[in-house]
Amino acid sequence: MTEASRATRWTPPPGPYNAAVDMVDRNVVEGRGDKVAFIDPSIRLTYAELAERCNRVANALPRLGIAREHRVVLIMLDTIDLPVVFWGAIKAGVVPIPLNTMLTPEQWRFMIEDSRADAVVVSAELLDLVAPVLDEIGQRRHLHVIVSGREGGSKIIGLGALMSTSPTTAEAVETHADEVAFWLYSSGSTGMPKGTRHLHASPMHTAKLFAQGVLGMGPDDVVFSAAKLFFAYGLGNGMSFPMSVGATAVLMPGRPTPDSVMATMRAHNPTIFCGVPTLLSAMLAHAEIGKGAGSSRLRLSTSAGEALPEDLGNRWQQKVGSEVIDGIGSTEMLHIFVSNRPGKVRYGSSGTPVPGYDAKLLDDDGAPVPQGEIGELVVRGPSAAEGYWLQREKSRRTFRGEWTHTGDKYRIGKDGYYYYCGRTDDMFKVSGIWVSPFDVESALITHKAVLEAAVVGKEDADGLIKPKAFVVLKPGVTADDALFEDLRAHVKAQAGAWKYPRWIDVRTDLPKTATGKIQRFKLREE
Ligand code: 3UK
Repeated sequence: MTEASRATRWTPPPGPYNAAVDMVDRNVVEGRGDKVAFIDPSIRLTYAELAERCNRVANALPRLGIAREHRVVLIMLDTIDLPVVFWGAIKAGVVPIPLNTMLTPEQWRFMIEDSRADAVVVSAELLDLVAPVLDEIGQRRHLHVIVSGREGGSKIIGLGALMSTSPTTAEAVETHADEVAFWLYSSGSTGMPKGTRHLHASPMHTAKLFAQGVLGMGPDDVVFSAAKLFFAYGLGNGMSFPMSVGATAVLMPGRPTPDSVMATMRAHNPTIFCGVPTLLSAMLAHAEIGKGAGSSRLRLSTSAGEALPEDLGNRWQQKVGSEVIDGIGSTEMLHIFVSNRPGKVRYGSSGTPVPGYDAKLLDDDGAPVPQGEIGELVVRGPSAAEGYWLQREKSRRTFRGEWTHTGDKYRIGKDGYYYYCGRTDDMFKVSGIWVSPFDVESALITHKAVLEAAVVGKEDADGLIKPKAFVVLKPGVTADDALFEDLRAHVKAQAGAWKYPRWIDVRTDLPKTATGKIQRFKLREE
């Protein structure tokens, strides 16, 4: 099939449209009820079973008093309970918000409060970490706490018990294609994360345009996304994409290390594997990497979240024996809008606009840049979010009419391919997850030895960006390895495990503007 014939631009129906009906129930109606929808380490769930479980959740939430359009936060590992709760909520018109499971309790608190969630569904493994925040919020207002993977307790509802007392059939709430279905939080360079509101039609748009149109995903595919479902990238790859065609998704709740990922590849032989560059690089360094990266039928891999260096792409294809498709997506656009194409991959480039999306490069005044020059990537397409929750200024700056401003700098080569050239702000990605230099600096200066700190992204030997810190120490403090280790541990605990500085450079002062703002660009140029 040619790409043009596959690129199914899709128009949602004018009347009621509920994404859960399209993604879950349609598979049963079309005769795929006995097909396996999800495989996790403890269970295989068919589409018919998935539909039943989603119905139980759709019945249970209103029973708890959670009304249409109200929010439910999910702090969940990748097990079958995540799609069950996510689509069950959507079927009831309730708005699920999957959160990054690697955040700090303070960051979770902000998002639970900001979204005014009525309930939090949390995996048993994470409950101890989240519990203090949930207790504290629960003392001030009503908050249901639902636990997945273990029985409930005095103040905690067990998901299993909640579902077992709910009927297996449910009428979908008659939502609209343009109604908010779910949120995802997106972090920024300054200020708190932004609740990004996505519509019922958006998952199917991304599935048709990217998964079916570009990757050629079909019912016989088995998809394994090492990128977790709480990322927009993983949410598409490992959930809505396979569901859109009645394919099978493999879920891995644990941390994606080369060992755990390759063991999962060997166990389930996915045809499509989705990762981020840092993981692909770590897998290539593994002694056992070879054809299919452990899968006997791998046909494609995808990479996103941060730029895939050219050399890494080439080495992956050589070792693994099939292509890795680099494409750029964002939480704001829900999934990938500029991508390479199978059979026409150009490593070192993000590819070309996905049919159904338009892209352009603008200068600081909003005018198109001449061919070959660098400009901000601005994109238009049907899956753009409606806006940020309670952040009007930022919404207006990012979502301008039909066009979404990405904050990414790009250049279009003579070949017509798009080349990533960094950010318009100081943000960077580590393992595909945002790092705001400001967050790491704020963590560093709360350490007793640190007077001032500046953080920039620096390329490592593989061409991947990692945090580098410049610190000014307090008088009398000696800079030694013990101190550096302590600073790294401090950042991990205060800001997030992936944010710790891989390099620490001690200085007597930092470059600043007249108004005292740190000039990170000067440090980046060193
Ligand atoms: C950067 C890339 C170069 C870029 C995402 C696929 O990453 C995703 O969403 P986020 O909101 O971050 C968006 C930003 O990440 N980026 C992503 N992919 C690439 N830079 N090459 C790439 N291939 O700065 C972008 O603005 O976390 C990725 C699908 C859905 C997503 N949400």
